[in-house]
Amino acid sequence: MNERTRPEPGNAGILRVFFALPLAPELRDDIADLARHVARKCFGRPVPGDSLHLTLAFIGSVERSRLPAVIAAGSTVQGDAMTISLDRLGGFRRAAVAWIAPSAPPPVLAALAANVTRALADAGIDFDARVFHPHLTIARHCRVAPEAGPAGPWCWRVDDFALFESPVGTGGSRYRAIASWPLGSPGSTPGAQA
Ligand code: 2AM
Repeated sequence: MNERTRPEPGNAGILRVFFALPLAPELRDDIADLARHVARKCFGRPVPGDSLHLTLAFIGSVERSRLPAVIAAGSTVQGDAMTISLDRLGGFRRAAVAWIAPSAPPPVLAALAANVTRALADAGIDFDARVFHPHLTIARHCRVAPEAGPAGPWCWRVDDFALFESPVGTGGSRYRAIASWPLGSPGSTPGAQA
């Protein structure tokens, strides 16, 4: 798949990175509003609109010198574009976060996450091998558990996935895409652009 690489910031030797789906710009204002509302109710901190994402695979700390290998692994990943219906609010009590998630994730989403982790394993890159629970964290440091229940729904068209960096000094809640790749149309030739 074609890769779009962005210039790197700073020159710290260690980066904290993960693969994720960036929330579509047209949904950012709505979900950022929801994040502020939920964060207020939970006495937490909202995730800013431009940092909202759904994590596919969390890698964590890597040496900057390993970044080309991580990007190369991302370039081998095949996946289909999809539509995700964000329709459920909830939280992870221990992590003190609130999230919005699809109650019925499309099967291609789990397939994409599996393709990412397979590419990382093939490249010898460590990642967090926890079971995949697709969600977008909308508030952190929640002192009160968020009320679980239906929300939206918001229909999210996903056309690409990205490698994100969590820059040092942002309190771990502002993210920057380092590289991104388009997802294909279902049934298209592997590697072809949608
Ligand atoms: P979260 O949204 O549930 O907090 C960057 O930290 C992103 O990677 C976050 O979306 C976070 O999930 C996710 N993530 C997955 N596993 C993680 C881990 N072991 N440590 C930190 N973040 C993790």
